[in-house]
Amino acid sequence: MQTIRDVAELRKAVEQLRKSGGRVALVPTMGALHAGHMALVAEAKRQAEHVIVSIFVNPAQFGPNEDLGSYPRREAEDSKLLELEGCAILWAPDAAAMYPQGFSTRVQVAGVSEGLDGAARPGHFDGVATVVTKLFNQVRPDLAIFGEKDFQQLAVIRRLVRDLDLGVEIVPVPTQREADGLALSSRNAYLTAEERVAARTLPRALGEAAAAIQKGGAVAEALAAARVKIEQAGFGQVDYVELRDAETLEPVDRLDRPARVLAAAKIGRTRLIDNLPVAPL
Ligand code: PAJ
Repeated sequence: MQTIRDVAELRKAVEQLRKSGGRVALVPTMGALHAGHMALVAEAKRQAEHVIVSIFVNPAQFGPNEDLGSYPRREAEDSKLLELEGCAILWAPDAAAMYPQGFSTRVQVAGVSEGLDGAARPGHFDGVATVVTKLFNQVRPDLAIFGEKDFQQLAVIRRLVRDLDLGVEIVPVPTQREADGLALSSRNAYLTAEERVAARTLPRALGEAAAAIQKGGAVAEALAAARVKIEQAGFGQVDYVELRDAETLEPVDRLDRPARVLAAAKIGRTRLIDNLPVAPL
């Protein structure tokens, strides 16, 4: 596996890969890789001959009071894992390579990036859309793999690819979870032992809401009950618990199409997000 930090070198290396034929898959990440990320890499391997993983902790998607400074950085360990999986290239630019002096362009996807995390984290999805556009232009992959864990991000990227004719196939991978249901996340490392136990209430409450809605229960009641459960478990701030259209993320008050129940809540210093599918029977 080659580790590359310069765009011109990356272009040459990808060109070399392309000469041997087959598809090129990109797995964009911010590193501190866990089994959730590795499920994306495994899917990339199933679907493409050449797998490129990017690691870039993107300053543009962190708010001023967020965890950019403390975000875990473990490139040496990450690199070993990716090498074992047979990845061709680790694309790991630094901030100056990604955002050179004078950088002035921003990609903004309206609609789907508003509300939910877009409301709780102003500018976050502009940062994501901008860096993903750059990553796609740098690597020019045939396909790119994203996790359903970040469901709104996945919807934003699908819209972005359609709107700007980026010509990259977007492949989703279901959320990978701990045995008690907690979605794997680099941010789980911030949880104290007590918070970690309480955190499992988030997926449980969503699961119960999804089941109630699926059975024909009133949407508002099911969401309100989930919110109470999450608060009672010790989450301090619940940003949202909502049912949304699975594609457009528009609010859904009656289950008449594929939907998603999504939540974000803070426990101690740590903000967790999760979501589950709900479809009409
Ligand atoms: P990061 O949080 O590192 O996540 C990288 C990819 O891994 C995303 O597609 C995310 O949805 C997926 N992922 C994380 N946890 C997962 C889990 N438990 N199960 C399945 N997939 C999971 O998301 C980002 O980085 C950034 O916003 C990025 C797209 C790289 C742009 O900077």
